[in-house]
Amino acid sequence: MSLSDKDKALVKAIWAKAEGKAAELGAEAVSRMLVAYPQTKTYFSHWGDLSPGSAKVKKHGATVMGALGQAVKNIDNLVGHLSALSELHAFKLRVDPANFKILGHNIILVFAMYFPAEFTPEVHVAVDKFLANVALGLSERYR
Ligand code: HNI
Repeated sequence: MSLSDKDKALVKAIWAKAEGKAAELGAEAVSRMLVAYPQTKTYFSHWGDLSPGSAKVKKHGATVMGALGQAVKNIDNLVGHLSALSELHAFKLRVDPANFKILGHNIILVFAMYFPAEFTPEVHVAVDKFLANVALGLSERYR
């Protein structure tokens, strides 16, 4: 499921639009992940308050979107670029990689919410492929 040049251009374009609101989008996506997929809460139990929009959730949303922004910049080499982050999630955080798809789903949902006009089917496909490749890159160091 590799990204075509057109997919890459569409991802870069929607990201350029989203960048100014990245922290807000990330907070919304992480908040929704924790509510709609409560199994994801286990990894964040040390935070205490996991309710939508709480301070740690907001901060983590910004962190994740910042990392995704860097991934967009490295869209031609996602596996190499995400190697260190993959190692962290595999061996230190011990996050089940199935959760990368769950967060990706929530990120797509939030893009559609915030950019209903721009989020055409073509953009949807491109962002979905991008997030699937990010999930793959993040899963790469698990073995
Ligand atoms: Ni994830 C920390 C990026 C998905 C659980 N995560 C990070 C950090 C980045 C990051 C960046 C900060 C690293 C550091 O401190 O050096 N995470 C990403 C990205 C995705 C992702 C780009 C997918 C798009 N992480 C997930 C998922 C889970 C997850 C799906 C679990 C459900 N991540 C964590 C946990 C931490 C974390 C737990 C540590 C948080 C803390 O502050 O203790």
